[in-house]
Amino acid sequence: MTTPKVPMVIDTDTAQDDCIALLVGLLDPRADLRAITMVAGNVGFDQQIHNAFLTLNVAGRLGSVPIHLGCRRPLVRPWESAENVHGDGVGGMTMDLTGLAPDPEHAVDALIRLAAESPGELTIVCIGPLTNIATATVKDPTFVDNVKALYVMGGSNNARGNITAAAEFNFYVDPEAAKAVFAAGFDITVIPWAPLTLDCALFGQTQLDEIAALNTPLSHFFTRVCAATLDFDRSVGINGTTHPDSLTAAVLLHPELITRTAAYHVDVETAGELTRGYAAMSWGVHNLQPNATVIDAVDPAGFYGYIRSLLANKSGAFSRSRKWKEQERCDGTYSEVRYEEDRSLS
Ligand SMILES: [Ca+2]
Repeated sequence: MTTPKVPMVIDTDTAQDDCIALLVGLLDPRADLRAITMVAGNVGFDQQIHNAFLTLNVAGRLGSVPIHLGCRRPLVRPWESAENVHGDGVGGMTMDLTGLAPDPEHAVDALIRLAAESPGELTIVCIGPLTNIATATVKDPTFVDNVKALYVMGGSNNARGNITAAAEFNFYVDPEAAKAVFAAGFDITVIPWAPLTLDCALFGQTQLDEIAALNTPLSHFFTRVCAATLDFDRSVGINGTTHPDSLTAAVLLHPELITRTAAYHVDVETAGELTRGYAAMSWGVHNLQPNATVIDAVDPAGFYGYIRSLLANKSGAFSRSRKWKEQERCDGTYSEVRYEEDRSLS
């Protein structure tokens, strides 16, 4: 008996682990990835578009999944980036985008249409600020009911933030959107930054060495994409690379990775002086009605093994890809490494 595929869209601010989450959606046989929707977040919007095309290319899926461009800034606040963490989000790799274009349909309209085409079937993997999702709920009152579920990477569960002491980046950047989404009535599963990501989705040096040793185009891509963030993480005392976005996509497709969840009431701070974007996750003792399932623990070895096996896979990678290149810094100068199309891998 074949397992049914999971209809899904990934709503992303494509940089670093967003790229790995896209690989999950593009390469896992369980995924039926119907679109990629772009939202303002990690790095410059046009850079995020480039990074998404680059990831499609590495997966050998250029042209098979549309990229829809969404909201270019948060609902009411100026955009703030995480470029200090991610750099350009892909470790300096570049690709010629000549002849490639995003789908002309706006991401918000695409989300509304895709949900309406399959009422109750589509899950949206939300791994950036929630601006597109909030806007879709305002534009189409039937959107909430048409969507099966949201898997939201955001907030921390009574634990540290990452952009401030109190807040995780996605909720911090557009707290009004996050607050609106949790009040809208969706079936929401939350993948928090802390403690979950730090406890269960952190790859240390031994694991990073194992991935590099796979020596596949995908493992090479992973190593390069994660390098900038690894440097930042180490500078703030996190000894490895963090993978909240790919974890979000992985647990949707493989719920057996989840080892503990609980029902919470989740709300997001929009007015605090020091706590902008703080996720107030109430665990059932404050007379608040639960509005989300929060994942408290996953199987760390199972998740790592899943990502490693995904990156070990040679089938698909570069089967229909165009040339891409990366620049290596050597003694202060740049030399270019060019990857040619290699049909032997397909
Ligand atoms: Ca993200």
